[in-house]
Amino acid sequence: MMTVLTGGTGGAKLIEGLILEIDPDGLVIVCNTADDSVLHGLYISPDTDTIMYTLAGLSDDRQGWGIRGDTFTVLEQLENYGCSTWFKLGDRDLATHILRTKLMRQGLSLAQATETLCRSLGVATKVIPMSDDRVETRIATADGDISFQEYFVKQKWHPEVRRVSYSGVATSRPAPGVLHAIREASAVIICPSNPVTSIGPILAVPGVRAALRETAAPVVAVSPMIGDTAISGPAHKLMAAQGFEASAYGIARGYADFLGAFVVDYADSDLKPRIAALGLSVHVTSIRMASVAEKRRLAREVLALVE
Ligand code: GDP
Ligand code: FO1
Repeated sequence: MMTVLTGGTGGAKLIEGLILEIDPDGLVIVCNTADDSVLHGLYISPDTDTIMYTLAGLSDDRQGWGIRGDTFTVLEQLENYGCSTWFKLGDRDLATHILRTKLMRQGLSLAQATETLCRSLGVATKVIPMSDDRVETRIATADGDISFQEYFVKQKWHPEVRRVSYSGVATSRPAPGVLHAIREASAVIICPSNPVTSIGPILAVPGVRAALRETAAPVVAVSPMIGDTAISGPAHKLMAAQGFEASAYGIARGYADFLGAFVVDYADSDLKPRIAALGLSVHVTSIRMASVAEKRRLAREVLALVE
């Protein structure tokens, strides 16, 4: 069993490659849930859904989230009613949120609701939210605290960020199976996901970081950054706000207490000695995944590192 820690869009690219290379049954995927939001009364878990749709072959690869070919009729009518519609929920995607919300209102945990959704979509891989407890990434800006979706989607990551925090994390518990999946894994793969808003919250759930330090499995991570900028999104800005060097080195430093190997881009080969000095082995390759062939090739290289 291999265990994968992931956010949404960047992680989904590597996972798409991994399931083309190994049996999807042999993977356990632990998803960030600190981006989750309640909108229009519905519980939305964007990273879990992105991964679930990827595994089900439904994902919209062009935009990185949502269901391919979805329509937006419900959203148009919500707009007619004067509702706020900056978060683009597609009609078929809404069905996921309606069912999840219904299951959770019936008393199922987030993990149980995720399992039900995955089963219905024919997903063989085990997908576990990092926690059943509510953990929320909060972005402190000059104009006050906002949620991650308000910062990322509504305000298009324009506000200057003072600090990122994970509200509720200190008292959260890992969802059933998370620690076991890390401790008993044959390998742990940390996806090229945002280190502050995707991997950071997972690591902050009590017990997860210790399990990563203690596992006998090799732990390998792929960088989501090239040079001083993230391949997409605001990771570099958020790293700077958290006091990390915005680079692959900064990420390696943040993971060094549990990581065995780190995969960086050719353009960052000059960082190799600094990262190696942290006690990590460094694999230099092309880390951009713009095509299925590139996702698959990078997945193969990651698998070779842990095998
Ligand atoms: P989110 O939850 O939607 O933000 O998704 P993730 O946290 O999983 O992924 C976002 C990260 O993916 C960003 O920091 C990007 O730099 C990274 N990313 C996006 N595309 C690629 C790619 O092709 N290769 C690599 N290595 N990282 C990528
Ligand atoms: N990302 C956007 O940039 N704009 C959207 O309107 C948007 C809608 C959306 C709907 C469902 C869903 O599961 C994800 C959605 N995302 C959207 C992506 C998502 O919010 C972010 O990529 C992640 O939360 C970042 O971790």
